[in-house]
Amino acid sequence: MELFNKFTFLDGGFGTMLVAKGLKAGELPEEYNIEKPEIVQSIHKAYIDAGSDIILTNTFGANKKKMSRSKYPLSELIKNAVLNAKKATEGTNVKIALDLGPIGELIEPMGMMTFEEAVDVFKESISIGVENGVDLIYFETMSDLYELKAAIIAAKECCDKPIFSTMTFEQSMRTFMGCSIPSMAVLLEGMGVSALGINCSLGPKEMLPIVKELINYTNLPIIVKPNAGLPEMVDGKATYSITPEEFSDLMIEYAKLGINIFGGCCGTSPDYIRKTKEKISSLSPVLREKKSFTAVCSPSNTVIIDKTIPVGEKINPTGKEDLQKAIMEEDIDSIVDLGYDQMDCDAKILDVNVGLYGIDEAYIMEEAVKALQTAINLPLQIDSSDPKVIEAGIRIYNGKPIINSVNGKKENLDKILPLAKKYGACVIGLTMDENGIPEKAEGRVKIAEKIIEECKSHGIAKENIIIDCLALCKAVSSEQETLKAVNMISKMGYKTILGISNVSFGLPNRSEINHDFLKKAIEHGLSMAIINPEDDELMGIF
Ligand code: THG
Repeated sequence: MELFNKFTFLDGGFGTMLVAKGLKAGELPEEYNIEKPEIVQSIHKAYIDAGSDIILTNTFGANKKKMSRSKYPLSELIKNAVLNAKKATEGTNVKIALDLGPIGELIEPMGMMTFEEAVDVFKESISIGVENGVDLIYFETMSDLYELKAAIIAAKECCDKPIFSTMTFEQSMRTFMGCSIPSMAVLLEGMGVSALGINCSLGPKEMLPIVKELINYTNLPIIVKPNAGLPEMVDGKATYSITPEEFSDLMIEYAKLGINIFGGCCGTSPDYIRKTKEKISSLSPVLREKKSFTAVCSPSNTVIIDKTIPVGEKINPTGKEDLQKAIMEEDIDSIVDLGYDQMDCDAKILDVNVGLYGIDEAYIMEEAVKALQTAINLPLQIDSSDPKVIEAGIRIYNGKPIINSVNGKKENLDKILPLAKKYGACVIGLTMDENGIPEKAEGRVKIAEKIIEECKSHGIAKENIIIDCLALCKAVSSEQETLKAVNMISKMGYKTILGISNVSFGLPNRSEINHDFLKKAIEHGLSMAIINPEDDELMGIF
């Protein structure tokens, strides 16, 4: 489905139309798919007549949690929804999107549902939709980025259909659950959705500043699906007051900014879509300026790697008896305390390594990530030599993480790179392989090139690759070669990272050695430095 450089029109407020046709408060709209198919089909047809290129199935609440009070099984509700959409689109090129809204229950720790339960709830609905022949998967009105991540994982595990996702924002520029625009954009683009955007809550006028912000953080086609203005209470009912004329005039502004997928939400009848299409179709699509940046995020905090960024190294049991003991005892609070300490010292990202002989590392990693993300909004860097532990960490992580790390060995690349692609993570490539670490910069760059090539063949974007030229103990290896390699990689346009403290392992005056090395590494173009943020003087260098 080509979405770039052309206008695509979605439908309008389906619920609004159902209410107009007699849906009562407390009735399940999804039951109309079975009980009143002619009404569902007539609404679809009205939007198709108005010019919709893609229609959304009447399945907003079609998940096993919300439909548990229905007299029909979920499979029948979804199957009939798709059938109605198919009947309406017969003889046209209009595509059918499986529409899914929030599950209606919160994920831990805000609610009782586990992340994996959320994945399974979405999987069940999506697989029914796909079996019945939908063309794409459409998640909408989301306010929890974690739930949306679960939904996208579910879609990717059920099918390879295009995924569209829109979240609903308040005028504060946040979702109700606190997700920011950059975080939505960075996570969704990382995970490989085909189009993303904003729907509901606001009218086209109030949504404009939010969409202007979104443009700064994504190269993907953007969807705008506003309500017909802000709701006004009339006789105890929410009504929407902007006319199709006003709505469509405001939508022109979006087209001029390079937005190219349009629809409506609450209160937008087919006339809103018709008028919008009439006015926008006479314009030429505007190509947005292509942006290139490396970013990771939690739901409320996006870190863009555009100057040297300090990554806190302290959640790592190597050589630290206290932390080893805490990990053995599954004392997750101590791990979180190390996170707080580093956040207070202004670390921007936290490395998380819980590797210790004789423990269930994947389990501890999962628990550590869950506890850290609840307490601290710094993006996480999941550090392990075991691909299973990496997957456990990046899957459960509520955001876009960094994988630490992959190396130049073929079997390691084959295991880690599919994970980076699936979960949309950044990945650190260590410049070492079967033959160890090359002494010379050129040898390390050669391994970096191999890793980059492999990343490309897995469809991993250049921006998501970070090369580690390997800082080694000064006593045994020349720091010049490491610095030279950093410089060569950064001139190739790739991000670089080093574990700064490695250079002083086992030496006296560690702090001084680290300071000196960090300064030189920054001069050579270093993008990220794994450091001890409790060293004030070191932090002063950034
Ligand atoms: N590259 C990448 N990842 C890495 C490294 C790297 N991860 C691990 C390591 N190297 C970076 N992290 C550390 C963490 C701790 C120390 C050094 C590097 C360290 N710790 C002190 C010790 O062992 O003596 C303990 C200090 C303390 O008590 O806080 O030196 O190169 N990609």
